[in-house]
Amino acid sequence: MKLVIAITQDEDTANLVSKLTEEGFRVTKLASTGGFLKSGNTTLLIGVDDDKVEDLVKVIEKVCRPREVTTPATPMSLVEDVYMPYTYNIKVGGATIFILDVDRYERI
Ligand code: 2BA
Repeated sequence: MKLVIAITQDEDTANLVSKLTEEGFRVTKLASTGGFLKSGNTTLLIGVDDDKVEDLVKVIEKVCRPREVTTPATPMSLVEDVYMPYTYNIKVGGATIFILDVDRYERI
């Protein structure tokens, strides 16, 4: 068995959780915060049999879309004695996925 940890964008979460549940996956949803953007994202914990991992990754790929996000304004550039707010666009991935081996799984 594997534990899949998927960090996803909040905008995709409702669709993804519905789709995963429909397809028979068991999901736990956690509210999380990205260290770089310091804005909310969603972490899903999904325990899955080894032979279902690729199906699971395909569902995540299908639902989660990469997006361009503007970073929060930071007063970084000093232009003629005035600190100008500085922002730039970055691409946030559809999902960041970690796949871990599970030693033991019990539902009591
Ligand atoms: P954040 O940390 O808020 O990062 C959002 C996006 O900012 C990242 O998208 C990436 O494009 C950029 N970014 C992050 N750290 C950076 C850095 N040190 N320098 C330059 N740009 C940086 P993604 O890579 O798609 O990551 C989306 C979210 O997934 C991250 O949100 C974080 O919550 C999580 N994540 C990504 N890689 C991770 C890792 N290796 N370990 C733990 N969490 C990770």
